[in-house]
Amino acid sequence: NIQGVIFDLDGVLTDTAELHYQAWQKLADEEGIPFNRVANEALRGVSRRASLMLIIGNRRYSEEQIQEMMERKNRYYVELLKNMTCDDLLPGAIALLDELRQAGIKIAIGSASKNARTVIERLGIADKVDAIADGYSVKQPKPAPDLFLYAAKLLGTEPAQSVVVEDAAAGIEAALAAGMWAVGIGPVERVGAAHVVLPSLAGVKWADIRSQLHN
Ligand code: B16
Ligand code: MG
Repeated sequence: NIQGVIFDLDGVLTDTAELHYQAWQKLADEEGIPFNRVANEALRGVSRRASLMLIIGNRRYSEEQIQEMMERKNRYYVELLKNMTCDDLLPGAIALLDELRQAGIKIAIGSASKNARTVIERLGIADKVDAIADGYSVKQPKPAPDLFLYAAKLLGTEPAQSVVVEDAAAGIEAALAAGMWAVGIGPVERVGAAHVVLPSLAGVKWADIRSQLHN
C-alpha cells in the first residue's frame, strides 16, 4: 500500500527548466560558449555543477572560474524566480496534491535544486507538502537513490510504499535504485523506464496512478 509520494520539482510541478535555460544561456553568451535549448535538454534534473561541466565541455577553466560561473548563473536564476507565482504551477499539480492529502498520503518534494525552498514558497505550496529534500540534503545527486531515500525517511515511509514522480531520466533511475515506484512525466524516450508514464499531470487522478502500480 502506497503511503508517500515524492515529487520532483523542476519539470513536474513547475517549469523552472525554462528559467534555468535562460540563466545558462546568458552565462554561455557572456563566455562565448555555444549553447541552445536543445543542449539545455541534457541538463534536466542535473546538478548545477554537472550542468556547467556539460556546457563548458573540454574548455579549460580554473576551479575559481568554475565557482564564479556557478554563482553568476545562480544570480541570474534567482533573479528570474522573483517573477514566479502560483500561476507557474503546471496544470493538474494542485489538484493532485490536494487529492493525495485528502487520501491521507504523505507528500515530499525531492529536488536537486538548492533553490527548491524558494521555488516552493513562490508557488505557494509550502503548506501542502510534509517534507522537503533539496540540493542541500545529500551528497550524491540523482541518479543515486540518496535524495529519494532521504525524502522517504523524512516522511517515515518505506521505499516499497513510496512513489516518485519525475521528469528526468536520472530521476527515474534514482527512484528505481531506491526501490520505489516510479511515475515518469514526459516522453517514453526520456522516462520510459518508469512503471507508469504520463504526458503531464493534467487531469491525472491518484486512483488512475495507483491502479497502474499493481498493488
Ligand atoms: P540549482 P529538479 C534540478 O531540479 C533542475 O532540473 C536542474 O536543471 C538544476 O540544474 C538542478 O535542479 C540544480 O538547481 O542550481 O537551483 O541548485 O528537477 O531536481 O527539481
Ligand atoms: Mg525535474
